[in-house]
Amino acid sequence: MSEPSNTPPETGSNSSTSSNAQLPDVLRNPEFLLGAAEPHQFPDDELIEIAFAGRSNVGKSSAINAICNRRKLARTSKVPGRTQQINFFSMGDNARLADLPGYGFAQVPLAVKKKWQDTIHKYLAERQNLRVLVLLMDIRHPLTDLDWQMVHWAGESNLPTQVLLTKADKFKRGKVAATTLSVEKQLANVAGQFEVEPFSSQSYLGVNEMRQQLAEWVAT
Ligand SMILES: Nc1nc2c(ncn2[C@@H]2O[C@H](COP(=O)(O)OP(=O)(O)O)[C@@H](O)[C@H]2O)c(=O)[nH]1
Ligand SMILES: [Mg+2]
Repeated sequence: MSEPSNTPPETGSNSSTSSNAQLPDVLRNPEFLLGAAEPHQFPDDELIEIAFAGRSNVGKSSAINAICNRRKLARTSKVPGRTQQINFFSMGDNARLADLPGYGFAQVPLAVKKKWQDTIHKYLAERQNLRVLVLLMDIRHPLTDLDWQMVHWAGESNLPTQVLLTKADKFKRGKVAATTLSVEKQLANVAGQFEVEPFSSQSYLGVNEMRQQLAEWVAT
């Protein structure tokens, strides 16, 4: 049986359920721009940015790769805690994706953890061109202490936040719905704008929805 051949060579075998027809223009040619450990290394703040954040090992790199339909745009690793800087990627000519360092990795010295937290907080609080935060949490244990910290920082900065409950393929449908509802309820009491959706870069649940969201967020 032959497959339609309008998919690019980078398409992984597990992405067959994700139709390229639904890949918006802004996600067609993402490119790594730079990694910044300090605010003075950030690119200019003329272009809209969408930031992705979450605990180390939550599935952030996998999510970025699935959404952009690329296998190795963001590095995925079974060894958590490798990304220690903010990585910037281009999204079309008018927007960027900012991949924030994963937090909460146990085997990192306290001083280093504090430095990452400080970098993340500064970025969220001060970045003028930041439009939306995509906050990833593992559906099996959402809203850890550090996730709450992110939620409160986002609220304080009036930053619209899309929560993605990752690895939703680990739960049956009923439990996915119940957990999503529970997280929604807990965030309803927090000042700020929060949307919650289940997500899986394995089953592609929520992937096309996120692509359309990203295209809408960066549309000027
Ligand atoms: N079951 C399942 N595993 C996932 C999913 N996304 C990522 N993983 C796994 O979780 C681990 C960490 O993923 P990675 O994307 O590197 O996480 P990051 O540290 O947040 O960037 C890897 O072993 C991935 O294969 C998912 O949607 N479902
Ligand atoms: Mg990663």
